[in-house]
Amino acid sequence: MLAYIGLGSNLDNPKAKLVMALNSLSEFNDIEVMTLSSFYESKPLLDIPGPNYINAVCKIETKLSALDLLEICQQIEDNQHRVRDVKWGSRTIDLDILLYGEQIISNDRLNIPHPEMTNRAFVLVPLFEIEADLKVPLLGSVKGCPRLSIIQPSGISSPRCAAVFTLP
Ligand code: ROI
Repeated sequence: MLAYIGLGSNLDNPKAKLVMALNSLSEFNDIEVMTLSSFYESKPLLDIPGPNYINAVCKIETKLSALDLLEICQQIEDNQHRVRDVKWGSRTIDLDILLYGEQIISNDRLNIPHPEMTNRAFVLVPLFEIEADLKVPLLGSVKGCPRLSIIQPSGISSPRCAAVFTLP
């Protein structure tokens, strides 16, 4: 199954946190990291006080079920000492399953597609970078999302992962 994972961090060297999480993902036999977006810097959503975030999106191939993949993402978060107390609070590392094939999953542990993904530039821009023609079940095409207009029409032409791009 092809799946897309959003990564974000805004504490203690966020770039290193993303790299550690990506390395952890690729160490699992059942996960192959296929493509990684550039790293993007943005202010916390809703102007909540705190350091800027670094975000990226990766595309993986996996034989794991969505729930097993969630377990692994949470294990990686826990290993990097993410504290799950304050909702919307700063976080050392956050791994969100954005898409799991074309499946629609809605239960008390998982909502896929991630319901907010098409509203968030820090998800849309890296996703568009690695998969410009992606269609998101229920939510439409990535290309058509109004939040993406911040980078259109010229698109992103810089090489992947060579730089951190700042999002408005
Ligand atoms: N804001 C930004 N810019 N990036 C994130 O990854 C992020 N993650 C979150 C909240 C607190 C919603 N804000 C964010 O969980």
